[in-house]
Amino acid sequence: VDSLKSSVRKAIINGKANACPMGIRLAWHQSGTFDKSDGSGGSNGATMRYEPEASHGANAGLSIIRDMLKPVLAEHPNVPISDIWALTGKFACEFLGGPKIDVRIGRTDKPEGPSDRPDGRLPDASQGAEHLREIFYRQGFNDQEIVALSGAHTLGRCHRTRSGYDGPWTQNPLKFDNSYFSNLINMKWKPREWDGPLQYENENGKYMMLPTDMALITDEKFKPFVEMYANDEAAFFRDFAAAFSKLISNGCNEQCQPKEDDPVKLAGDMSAQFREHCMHGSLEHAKKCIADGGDVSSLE
Ligand code: FMI
Repeated sequence: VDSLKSSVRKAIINGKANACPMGIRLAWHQSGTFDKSDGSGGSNGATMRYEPEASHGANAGLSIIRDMLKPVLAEHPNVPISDIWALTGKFACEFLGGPKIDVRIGRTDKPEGPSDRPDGRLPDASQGAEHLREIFYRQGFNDQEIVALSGAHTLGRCHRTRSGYDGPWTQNPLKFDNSYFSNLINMKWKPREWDGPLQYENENGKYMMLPTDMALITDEKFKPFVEMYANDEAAFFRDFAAAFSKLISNGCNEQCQPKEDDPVKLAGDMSAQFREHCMHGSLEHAKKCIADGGDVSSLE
C-alpha cells in the first residue's frame, strides 16, 4: 500500500496538474452505482473501463484520470484496478489535507460483459432534495451522510466540457476543508445568467453551486447538518471520513469492508503502524500488520 501511495502521488500530482479532486470523483463514481437491495453495482469490478459505463453522462471527463492512473496499474499488475481506484480516492483526500479514510484492498475486477449498473444510478445535478434522497438512500445512506459526502465539493471545480457546469465551489479547490459549507451558508446565491444549465453564483460571481448543492440549504432536514459542518470542521472531517469509507467500500466483499472496531487494519499505513507497534513492544498488533500487508523493511 505504501508503494502504491507514492506511485499514485506521482501519477496524479505533477508540474502540470493536481488531479486529486478528479481522483476522489473517480472513486465515488465507481461506487455510487451501488444498489443495497440486490448488491449490484458498487466499488467492485472497475467496469467503468468498458462501454457503455465509460460513456455514461455522469462519468464525462473521468477517462482523463483513468489514463493518468495507467502507470500505477502497470507498476502494480497484481492489484485489482478497482482497489487502485478506491485507494486513489483515499490518498487524494489525504494529499489535500483531508481526514484519513479507512479503505481496504480485496476487490475483484470484472471482465468485459453485461453491466449490472445501468445509466442513471448516479445523481443528476440539475435536480433537488428528493432526487438526492432517492439515489443515496438506494446506496444505504441517510440525510446526514448525504450532506457530509456533498462536502467533497469543497474540492475541485466544474468544467463546461465535462458536466456542462462551470466554476469552483470554494476559494481553495485544492484544500480539503469545510469552506463548501461556510460558503453555502454565508454567501448570497443567485441563478447565474448565462447560456449553460441552471447553476448558482455568489455576489462576485467567483464561486458556484449546483441545484443539488442548493437543495442542501433549502431542504429543512438537510440544512441543520450544513450549519453544523460550517461551524465545526472537526465534525465534518469525522463524518466525511466515515461516510466516504462506507461509500467506496459499498459492493465489495467482506474482506475489504471497513471495520470500525479494528482500526489497526487500516490499509493506508500498515507499514507505519507496524513500526509503531514494534516500538511499543506490541507483538500481537505488529504481527497483524504484517498479515495485512505491512512492509517490515519500508521504514528504518
Ligand atoms: Fe461531485 N460533481 N456530485 N461529488 N464531485 C462534480 C465534481 C466533483 C455531483 C455532481 C458533480 C459527490 C456528489 C455529487 C466531487 C466529489 C463528489 C461535478 C463537476 C458535478 C456536476 C464535474 C466536472 O468536471 O464538470 C452530484 C450532484 C451528481 C453526481 C452529486 O451527487 C460526492 C458524493 C463526491 C465524493 C464524496 C469532486 C471531488 C469533484 C471535483 C472534480 C474535479 O475534476 O475537479
